Amino acid sequence: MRDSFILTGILSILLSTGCTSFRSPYEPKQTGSLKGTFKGDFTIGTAINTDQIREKDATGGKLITDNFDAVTPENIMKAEVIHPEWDRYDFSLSDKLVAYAQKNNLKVNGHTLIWHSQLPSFVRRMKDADSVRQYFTNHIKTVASRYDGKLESWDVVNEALEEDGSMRRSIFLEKLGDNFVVEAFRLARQASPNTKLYYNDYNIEEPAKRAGAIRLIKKIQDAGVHIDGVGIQGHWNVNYIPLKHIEDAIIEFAVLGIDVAFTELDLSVLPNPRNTIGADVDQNAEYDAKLNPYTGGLPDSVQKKLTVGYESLFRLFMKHSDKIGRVTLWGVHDGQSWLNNWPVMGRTNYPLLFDRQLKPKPAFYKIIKIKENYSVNNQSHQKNARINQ
Ligand code: 9MR
Repeated sequence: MRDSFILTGILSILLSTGCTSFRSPYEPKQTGSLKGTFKGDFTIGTAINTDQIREKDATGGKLITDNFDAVTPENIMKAEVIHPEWDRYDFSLSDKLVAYAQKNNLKVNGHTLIWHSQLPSFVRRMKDADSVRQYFTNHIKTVASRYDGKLESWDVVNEALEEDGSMRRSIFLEKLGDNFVVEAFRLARQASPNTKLYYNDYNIEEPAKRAGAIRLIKKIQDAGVHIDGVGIQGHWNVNYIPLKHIEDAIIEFAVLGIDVAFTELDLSVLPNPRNTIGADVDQNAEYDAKLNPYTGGLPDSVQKKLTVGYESLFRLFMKHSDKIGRVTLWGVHDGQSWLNNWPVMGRTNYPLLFDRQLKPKPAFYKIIKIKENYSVNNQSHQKNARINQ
C-alpha cells in the first residue's frame, strides 16, 4: 500500500515535470511565431533551465529560437549556484548560457544578483554585518563584471519588499540596513556599465506594494544611482488577474522615466490552498488530491479561462507597448513550470503557452490573432484619421 503510494507520487512528479517520452515534434506554425508577432512592440522572452542551456532537447530548442528573442536563466545564476563558497565561484553553466545565447541571437536577462532566497549556505550562516557586507560587495563586483556587456540586463535586486510596501525582513536588511538596494545598484553600475539594471518583484502591481516599489526606485534615483527599469514578475492565477492594478502600475512606473518589463509571466489554473497571491517561495502546503484536479487533462472551460487571461494581458501590453520593453514567460512549456511544485509538490499545472508535448495552446494562437487584429484596426484607424483631416 505504502509502496504504491510512493510509486504514484514519483509518477505524478515525473509527469508534472515533463519527463515524458511521448513528445511529438514541435512544428513551426504557419500562423507565426511569438517573436515575429511582437517585433517592434516588445522583446519576448522565456525562462530556461539547465537542460535547455545544454541543448538536450532539439525540438524544444527549435521552439525557443523560433519564438523568443530573450532568455532568463531560471536558476543557474542564483547565488547558491554561481557562488557556492566564500572564495569559489562556478561560472560553468552561466558561461554556457551566454555562449548558447550568442550562438542563437538571444538576449540574456541575468537573474539575479541580490535575493534573500537561494543563498549559499555559507551566507545563511553569517552572523556579523562585516562578513555580509564583504560577501555582498564581492558577489556583485565579481559576477556583474564578468558579464558586462554580454547580458542585456540584470535583475539587480529581487523581491526586497513586503506586501505592505515596507522593506522585507531579510539578512540584507538586518545586516546592511535599508540602503542596501541603493548600494547594490551602485555596485552593479560600476561593475557592469553596459548592462541595463532592473529592480524585480512580484505583486508590485498591487497598490500598497507598488507604492513601496515607487519609493524604492525614487530613493535609488535621488541618490544619483542608475536604474533602467522595473520588473513586474506576473505570477497570476486564471481566477485573479488584476488588470486595473497592472495598468496603473505600468503607467506609474513609466512616469519615473524607467522601462517596465514583465519578467516571469505565468497563469496558474490550480487552487492556491492558502488563497494568497504572488510567488513567495517559502509558502507551501501538503499534497491533497482535491488540490490537483486536472491530472487527466485540462477541461475546456479552464482552457478558455487561460486563453481569456492571456488575451486580456496581451491586449493591455499592446496598449502600453511604448512603455514595455520585454515580456518574459516563466518557462517554455507546462512540464517545466515551477507551478507543478509550488505551493504544493507534484501537481499538474498548465500555466504557459505550450503544453507538455510542446504544442502551442489556444492562448498562443489567440495572442497572435490579437496582434494581427490590432495592426489592422490601427491601420484603419489611422486611415480614417487621414480621411477626416
Ligand atoms: O522557477 C524557480 C524554481 O525552479 C526554483 O525552485 C525556485 C526556488 O527559489 O525559484 C523559482 O523562480 C523564482 C524566481 O527566481 C524569483 N521569482 C519567483 C520565481 C518562482 O518561484
